[in-house]
Amino acid sequence: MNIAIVCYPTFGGSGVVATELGLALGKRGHNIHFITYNLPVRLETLNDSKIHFHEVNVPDYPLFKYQPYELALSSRLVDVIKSNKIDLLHVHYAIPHAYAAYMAKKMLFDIGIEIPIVTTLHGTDITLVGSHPFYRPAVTFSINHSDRVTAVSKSLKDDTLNLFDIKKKIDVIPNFIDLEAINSKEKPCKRTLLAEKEEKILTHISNFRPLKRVIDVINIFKGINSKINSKLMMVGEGPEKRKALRYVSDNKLKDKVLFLGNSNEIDKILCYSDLFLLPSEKESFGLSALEAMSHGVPIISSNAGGIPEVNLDGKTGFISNVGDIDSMINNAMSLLSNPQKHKLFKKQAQLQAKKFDLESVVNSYERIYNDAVATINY
Ligand code: GMT
Repeated sequence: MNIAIVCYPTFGGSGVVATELGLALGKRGHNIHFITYNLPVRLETLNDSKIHFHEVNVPDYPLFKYQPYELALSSRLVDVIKSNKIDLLHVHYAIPHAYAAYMAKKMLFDIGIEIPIVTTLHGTDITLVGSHPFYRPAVTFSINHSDRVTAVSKSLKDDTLNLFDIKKKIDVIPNFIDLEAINSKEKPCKRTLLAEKEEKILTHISNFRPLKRVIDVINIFKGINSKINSKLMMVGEGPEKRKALRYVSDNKLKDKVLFLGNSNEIDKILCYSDLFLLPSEKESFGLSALEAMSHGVPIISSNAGGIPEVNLDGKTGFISNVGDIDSMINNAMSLLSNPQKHKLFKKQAQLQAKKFDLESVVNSYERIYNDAVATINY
């Protein structure tokens, strides 16, 4: 099949999922055309003949206070779909991708081309931005006019049905992890590069947006470090980073907390982590937690959104109410102070991650694609 994929090319989870899915589909023989404003971060190189990249350019024009990205994207979609005989368009993140896809579909219909649209909902496109009254009518319309709709967790599906007037069936297809790639990459971990021998290593990875509650991350770490010598790895970039840096400095933790920025070496960081911290206020799935679990890192998390579908309380880690820092510290300590229990949780985390292996998830997407194409051709 010739498949066009629209996503955000940044370090966000939706872009990562879209890129990894495209690469996996390419390995299965499909021709994949990414259409975004930058080369997606996990694509790195384009030396695979099945993978193509089409840039969306939005020329600056001084009359516009806001440059019309949807317009540029829908025009580019028409172009790419027409000239590459695309069979199906898969858009990740509803805003504005599903909206631009619908416009492209209508323009193409006018010239006799029918293209099915699959929309995957990722989280904040529904729970935060999309449900705002300024956007809700357009998001509702674009979801209802997609040929197939998927959500990355049951929690996100429920949120979508509660927040919008949805007439379409929503299939849950969870996020996934390429275990084969992880296992083949794994090198002996050099903990000593980042921490002293006796120090425990805690890790947080996110885009440092307010809903990730990075100050909670630091407070959880502070509580743990007061009882057991530890280090905290803060991976990512985002609006709350400056606040986090100040908080670390005010709490005299500068030599204990490392800010590593955005990284393409998540595997290396996770392989020596003892615990992963994810105290988010909202989280439709928690792809970073799944990545950590695939490396055998237990999760100390909040109970937000779809996290409990990934992190099993008392098995692969622990779950507390959002903001309950004391409970998160106690849960972390119960693992770090008991090597046998920690080892068991590490094993269980890895086992749970296997349920989200790429192969079966890609099969689910292929089934959805085949259905969508069949509906159009019917
Ligand atoms: O987590 C973010 O803020 C980024 C965002 C995105 O769209 O890139 O992540 C959302 O999609 C990820 C992939 O499906 C999920 O794993 C995240 O849980 C979800 N984030 C939120 O719901 C806050």
